[in-house]
Amino acid sequence: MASGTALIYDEEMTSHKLLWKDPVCDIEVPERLSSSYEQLKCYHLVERCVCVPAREGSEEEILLVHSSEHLEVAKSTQTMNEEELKRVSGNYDAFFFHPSTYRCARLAVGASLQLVDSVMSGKVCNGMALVRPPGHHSQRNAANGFCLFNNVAIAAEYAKRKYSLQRILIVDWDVHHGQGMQYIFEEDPSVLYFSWHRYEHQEFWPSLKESDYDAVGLGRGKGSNINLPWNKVGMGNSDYLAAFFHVLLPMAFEFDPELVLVSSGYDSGIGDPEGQMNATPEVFAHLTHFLMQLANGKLCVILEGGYHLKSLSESVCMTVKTLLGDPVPQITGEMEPCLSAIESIQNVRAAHKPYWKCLMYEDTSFLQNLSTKSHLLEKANTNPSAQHESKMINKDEKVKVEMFLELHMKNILLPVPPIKTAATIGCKASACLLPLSICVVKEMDLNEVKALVSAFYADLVKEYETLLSLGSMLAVLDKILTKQVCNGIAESSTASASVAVALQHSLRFGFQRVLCIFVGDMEIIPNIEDGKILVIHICEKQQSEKTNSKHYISLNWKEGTEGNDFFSAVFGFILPVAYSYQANLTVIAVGPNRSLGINGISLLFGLLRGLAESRILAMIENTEINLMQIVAKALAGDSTPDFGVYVPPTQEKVHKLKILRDQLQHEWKMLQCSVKNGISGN
Ligand code: Q9C
Ligand code: ZN
Repeated sequence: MASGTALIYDEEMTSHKLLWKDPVCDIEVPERLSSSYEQLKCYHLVERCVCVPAREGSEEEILLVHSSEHLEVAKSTQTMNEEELKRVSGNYDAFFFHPSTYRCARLAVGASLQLVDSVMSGKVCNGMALVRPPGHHSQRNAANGFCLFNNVAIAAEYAKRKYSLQRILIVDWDVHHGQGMQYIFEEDPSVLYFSWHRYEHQEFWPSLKESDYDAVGLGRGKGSNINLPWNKVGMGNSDYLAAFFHVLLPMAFEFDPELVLVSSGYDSGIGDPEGQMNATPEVFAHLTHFLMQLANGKLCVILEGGYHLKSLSESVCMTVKTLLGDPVPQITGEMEPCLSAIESIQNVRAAHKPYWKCLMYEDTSFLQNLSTKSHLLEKANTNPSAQHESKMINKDEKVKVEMFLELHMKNILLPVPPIKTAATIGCKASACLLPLSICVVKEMDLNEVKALVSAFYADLVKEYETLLSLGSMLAVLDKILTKQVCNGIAESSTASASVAVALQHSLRFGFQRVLCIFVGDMEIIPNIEDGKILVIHICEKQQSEKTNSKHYISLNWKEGTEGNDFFSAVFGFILPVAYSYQANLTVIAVGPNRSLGINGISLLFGLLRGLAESRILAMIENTEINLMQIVAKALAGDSTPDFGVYVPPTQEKVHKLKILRDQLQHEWKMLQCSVKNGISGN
């Protein structure tokens, strides 16, 4: 598998600038690019990337998407004087020309194509291109919304042809609707386009009917255009995550792209004067991490908007850091999507139900304006930097967010453990980890184990084999708890005994919330009384007398035989519960009689690395050598695990998940994806 992250930046793209007064365009400044790059240097991220030079996109490449008339107009502006430039600019909605604009726009196209080539050729695994002017509003025959050529659309067409790709996913997390992108691909089933955007019931620019959730694509492209309109400002981290869990990710994994492109606007981040949203920089690490699980990790992130320089550059850094494989910082804020976000999510799910197998058995139905237009001016979430003052002039608001972010980044960017993965010498996973950055630790002394364990599980210390397993697990766990390593793997003769001890030991060490996902038969049910542990037990049948509660959830699931049908359980249930809980450590254990195949288990590991700052203890029953090696490689970041072919869930399974969701969504609020069942007042 390819490794490494490409970074493409060319200072020349800062020469495109506004020469006259225009309050609409004056936010699209050269410093957007230079300050993002400076911040990347500041975090020492540039030196960790493979720096790839930009190039000019050729005329032929631009014509993959644009008309020759459009190209000729753009070309003709190179030699114009200010007055002429102003006149041509006036022909478009929100665009300005500078004599260097054409050259910069060609570099922006070429930089995007260089990124596609670097990833598709296997030179790197993923990467980011910092470009100006942006692209996603630009249309076949028109500049629009600061965009001249549609960089990402050209990149998709180029990738389709040069590498004969049949499925490309474009994720547009910019706060504006990339209507240009929609027009270009709406009849094309080979490009799945997802965009969320500030909409406010069509009040917000570009104020188009076709930006609403019912624009699903045309002709053969029906179902391949996903619009998620935000009808309120103030959307935050949990709204964005809910959109990924309940809309984008199920469809993206069913689509199974060969390449993922991101129209990466950061005007959807906190402090942005255009977006007016509340999402903090670390949310982009999570979004990036999710998308890295698709297309074997082939991910190209291409800059679009973002107008609060500090918010923009911190968010760019979070994205690049995640592409490089650093642990994902813990998400902050209350984990509950707002009513308006849930309404939008429900509507887009209903609109797409006819086109996606993952939605086939979901009982989605449309909902009209519960939190109606009359509340338009109400914010969905309060800005964390402005919680105590409601009225502020723009400039104060900007400085306030700057100060908030300065402190916020210090709080969330904790030191990265020097080593990724720990295992003990005896552990069968060690063999395949040896060439990697693994820390081989010595088993804990058995007398020490006895002393530790007899305090809470006296019975366990009688069996010699169990004692050995505990000694090996505790050695690995201690490395994780003391943050010398990020994750670790241990084998056990009785996984449930090791898990029970691991959970108690972590709490005694001072961890406040531990998430345990247990796959297979569990002989010892850990004590979850005080809420410091959350167990999700995945097994074929309800095993124990123990009934579901907030902190012990039994998910009866037997993986189908034809492929991986576990996606719906992971996106629709496990991730929402896990993100609601916000654990500081995740324990994933595989015991005897597991009801999930290797693909399903790989999916769990891939996605749960986004939680608890990527701290994971893997505990595998010692008979599972093959599984142990796959998990070990995944933890060390050596390979993107293979999740197997997508198989839709049966009606029975969808029903099972619905019952669990109805039971638990009042406790674990990220589960909410519709406003029925008394969540709203209506
Ligand atoms: N009254 C990008 O973020 N606003 N473009 C126009 C007209 C234009 C944003 C307002 C915003 C364009 C790439
Ligand atoms: Zn934008």
